[in-house]
Amino acid sequence: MEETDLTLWGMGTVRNLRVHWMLMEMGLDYTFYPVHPRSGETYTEEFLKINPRHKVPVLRHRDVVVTESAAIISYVSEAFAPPPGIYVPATAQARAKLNEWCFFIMTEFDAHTLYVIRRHTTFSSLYGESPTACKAAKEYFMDQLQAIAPLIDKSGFLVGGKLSCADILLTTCIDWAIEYSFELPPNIVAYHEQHSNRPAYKGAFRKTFMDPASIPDLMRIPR
Ligand SMILES: N[C@@H](CCC(=O)N[C@@H](CS)C(=O)NCC(=O)O)C(=O)O
Repeated sequence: MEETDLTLWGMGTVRNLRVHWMLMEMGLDYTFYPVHPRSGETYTEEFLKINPRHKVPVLRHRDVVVTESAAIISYVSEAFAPPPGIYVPATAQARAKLNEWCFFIMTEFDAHTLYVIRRHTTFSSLYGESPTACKAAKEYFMDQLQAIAPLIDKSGFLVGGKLSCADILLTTCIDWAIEYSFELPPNIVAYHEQHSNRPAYKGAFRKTFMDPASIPDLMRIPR
């Protein structure tokens, strides 16, 4: 493992999984504070100094604090030397194509559709039930997924012929869709299987979804 000065706050959801996954793909050691969203820990005075928007994941690298899962994994892929299996674009044109995928996945899948469903099902006690919004969100998610399914080539990578931030974002959105029991196109199922079988994904999954009750108190941020 490379010697680093990296600290990650966040567990319990696929947005946090993304960051553990990228750090593990990159072979980077990091200090982990297992802060669970909606546990109250994102509202402690200590945590609000790190992210006033009370959200995880948050990554600190030396004096840089980065929030937003997509921004964090992009930063990690560029701040350290990538291993041969990780794609990092070298030109503005190549960066544009990677960004195109990342922004598409984060807006159309993560924010506009999957999270809308989360708000009005899992968190309906906070945001209210809305079957109409959920139905429309699911239909739009499936429409956009069908549109991109033919663009995934046989290599199983979205861009650059290797694993990139875009693959981490799409795979974790598919995790979410599987949780909702969506029926997925066969090549999307194969794509998800390919990536979720990577050792780094599996290691990240264990770390992200471990039982919070098993975390020693000293690992938690002071209240
Ligand atoms: N767009 C952000 C979303 C971050 C986010 O909403 N995180 C949730 C967990 S997935 C959270 O920390 N919720 C705690 C809260 O709302 O207080 C990202 O991708 O990182």
